[in-house]
Amino acid sequence: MGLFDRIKRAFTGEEVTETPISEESKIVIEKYDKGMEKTRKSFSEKMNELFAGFREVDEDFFDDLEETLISADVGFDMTLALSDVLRDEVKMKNVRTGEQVKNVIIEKMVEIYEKGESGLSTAIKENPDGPTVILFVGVNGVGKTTTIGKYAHKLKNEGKKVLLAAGDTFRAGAIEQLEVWAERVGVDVVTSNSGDPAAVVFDALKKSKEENYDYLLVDTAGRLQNKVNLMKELEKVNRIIAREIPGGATETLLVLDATTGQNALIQAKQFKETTNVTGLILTKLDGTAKGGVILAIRQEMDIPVKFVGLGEGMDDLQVFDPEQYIYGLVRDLIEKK
Ligand SMILES: Nc1nc2c(ncn2[C@@H]2O[C@H](COP(=O)(O)OP(=O)(O)O)[C@@H](O)[C@H]2O)c(=O)[nH]1
Ligand SMILES: [Mg+2]
Repeated sequence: MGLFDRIKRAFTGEEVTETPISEESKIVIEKYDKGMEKTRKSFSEKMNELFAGFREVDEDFFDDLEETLISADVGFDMTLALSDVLRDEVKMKNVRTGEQVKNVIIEKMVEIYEKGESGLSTAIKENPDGPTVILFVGVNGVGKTTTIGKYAHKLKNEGKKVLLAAGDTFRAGAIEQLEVWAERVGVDVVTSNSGDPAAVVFDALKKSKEENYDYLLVDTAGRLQNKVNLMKELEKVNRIIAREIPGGATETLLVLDATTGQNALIQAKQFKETTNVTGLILTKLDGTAKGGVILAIRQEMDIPVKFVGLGEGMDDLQVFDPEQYIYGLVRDLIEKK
């Protein structure tokens, strides 16, 4: 049984018959459970506080609810959407008690995710005719280099031949950091002392084609203080790729730091204006109570979250799983302790 079903069953009080879970799924469940801990705790506390003072479903309640959701980084649009459906539901189903209201909120969160899921795939596109080229973009410090290291590890475990390109030639130590990751996970890396990201990418593309690499993961610089230059640089890198790979990079993944909450959403919107972002990666979910921002992103952007970072270790990059995420967020509210 899926987690969404489990959430729904929790409302009806029906017994949950456990289907056996594979060892692999168990590890994923545990990673999400741990990685979502801070967000879950904060979200539960806020919701419990709201419902502790619950008297009836009136305008004051909706005001408080909206405030609570916004403070939980769920985002303005998502908050209004939830509040709207809740108003309808309250009328239609004659919802009265705090417990019922809480359940409707969770049900609606699940629904919003379920609805769009088919359109927003977490799968990484592959280039059937040569190396799959993935460009990692995002501002300084969000976790691009670390994510590339983790993803290279994941791909290598799947038996893929992986090459890294050290395209961040601006930040001191960035090349060495990628080299350390390459060594750690046992993949190859192309670097250059020329200080020109385009040259590194050119060399890496050539190597990846000549030596039949399956994946080329390209690290890039992310200086926010100079947005125009940053975007120009990315454009240049993209043009180089497009010369070798028809259509350019197979995927352009924007890395966002979940600990920055609503700033992550703002960055996503900014990058989308100038770059053809095909997917998002939310890092550092484990280090923040602001994980609700994924709901905000879901509501306001039509770009899928493809991976989440749930820790600093090699195995801490996970394919984004909406069910695990929502369950990780609301578990304490539906499970009786
Ligand atoms: N806790 C945690 N830390 C992370 C995660 N991803 C990256 N980091 C840390 O964030 C810091 C910046 O990462 P880095 O890859 O250098 O960012 P870049 O400037 O975008 O390349 C490093 O200390 C990473 O270990 C994550 O998912 N969880
Ligand atoms: Mg970096």
